[in-house]
Amino acid sequence: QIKGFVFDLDGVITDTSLYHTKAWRQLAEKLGVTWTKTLEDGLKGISRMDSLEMILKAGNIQDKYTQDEKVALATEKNTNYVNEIKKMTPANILPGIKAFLDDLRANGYLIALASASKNGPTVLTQLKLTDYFPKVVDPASLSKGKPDPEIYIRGAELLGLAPEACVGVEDAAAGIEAINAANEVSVGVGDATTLADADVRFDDTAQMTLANIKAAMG
Ligand code: B16
Ligand code: MG
Repeated sequence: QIKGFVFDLDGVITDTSLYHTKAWRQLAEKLGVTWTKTLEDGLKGISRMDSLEMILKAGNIQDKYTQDEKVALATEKNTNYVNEIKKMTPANILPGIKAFLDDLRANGYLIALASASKNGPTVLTQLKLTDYFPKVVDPASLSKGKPDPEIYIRGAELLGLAPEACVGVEDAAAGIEAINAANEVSVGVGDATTLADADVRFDDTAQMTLANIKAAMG
């Protein structure tokens, strides 16, 4: 029996990917790395340093920088990103998400956040959703990022639940992989091909209601 929901942030609660993309693209082009859609999609759900490595590899310049220089590059991107998210308001919550969270809360489900983003709490504050997420996994405490199941296992732990009693909600392939490996029920929101491994999938957040999830789970 499902007792809790563990949520990804970017692409599920709100669309910070636009801002991540803008900031990474700016850095990539400055470093002479050609920006492609494949690169852009590959960065979703991946940690900050892993994202930087992916960009440097795409330009075959991964050996050009020392570790300190890489940290400085990632910090530069983050400064630009934080400037963007400070402009976010509750209007940036994706369609249906507020109602979905209210429905979960009214029905006694426990809720946690499992975002790879160290800026997750800042984004929740901007969206005025902090109260809905009493439990937030600290991504800095993890040894491995998505697709490793660690972040989703930790989410269930924070709720005091077995993974089998949790639903994980994701928009990225790496995230669905993480949820499945954690033995939680995976709910994907987005493209059918990308999210082929999700137990339940919706085209967009507006369709992701508690009733629809229950119906799909049978
Ligand atoms: P930060 P999620 C992820 O958030 C993003 O999808 C990914 O693009 C980003 O690099 C990662 O957070 C780290 O974010 O640099 O803010 O710590 O999808 O796991 O909510
Ligand atoms: Mg995401």
